[in-house]
Amino acid sequence: MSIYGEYINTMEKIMEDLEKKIEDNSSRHEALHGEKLFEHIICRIKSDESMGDKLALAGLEPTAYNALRGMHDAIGLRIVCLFIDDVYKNVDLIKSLPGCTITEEKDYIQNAKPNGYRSYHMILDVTTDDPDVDGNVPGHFPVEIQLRTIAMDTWAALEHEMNYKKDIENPELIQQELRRCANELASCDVSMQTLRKIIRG
Ligand code: 0O2
Repeated sequence: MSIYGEYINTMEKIMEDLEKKIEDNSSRHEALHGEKLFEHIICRIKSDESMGDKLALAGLEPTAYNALRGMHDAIGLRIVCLFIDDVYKNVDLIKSLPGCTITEEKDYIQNAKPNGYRSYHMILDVTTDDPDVDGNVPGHFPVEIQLRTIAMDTWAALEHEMNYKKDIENPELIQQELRRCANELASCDVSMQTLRKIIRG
């Protein structure tokens, strides 16, 4: 039995609905402007193991209630874009989606984490016809959306991998190099953005 119990089907439905709405937004934008709004989307329900570990770290029991009220990333979407501007266009479109209220936003693109991490994070409160863990109908479920460029995504994947490795030699040097790469990639993202504007006149 999943940690999310009877709510797993609703969670999958919410995730698929949101993905479709975001893809539809991009298709409309493409029809009007001739370009995609993102490169790809990755959707996932956080695995039982990963959610169980996260709850244990927070001192919470592995229950559906704690997973959906104590945490807000059981349902997650990651939107990977070509250019920084596209990240913010997607953010604006997500804010206008019906049935979704933004409860939290963190702009780690404007304010990068000290380790160099860059991404735009949003927590949505999604309303659904199904009941939620509080027994409310319509129900409310949290969804985390991360938006970033391909360069930011590549960096985050490498940094994430490093955090799982226990036997790295000289981790301080690697962290320092990762910070340097993050700054160089950020600078390239801005240059590419500027070049796109110039090319388009
Ligand atoms: P996973 O395995 O990727 O899901 P939260 O962690 O959500 O309870 P917090 O700290 O307010 O609370 O969240 P924040 O800062 O918005 O970060 C949430 C998620 O963003 C993380 O989820 C990561 O996916 C990603 N993230 C944040 N900081 C970093 C970072 O420095 N490096 C990398 N690679 N990813 C980061 P999880 O659950 O930690 O991990």
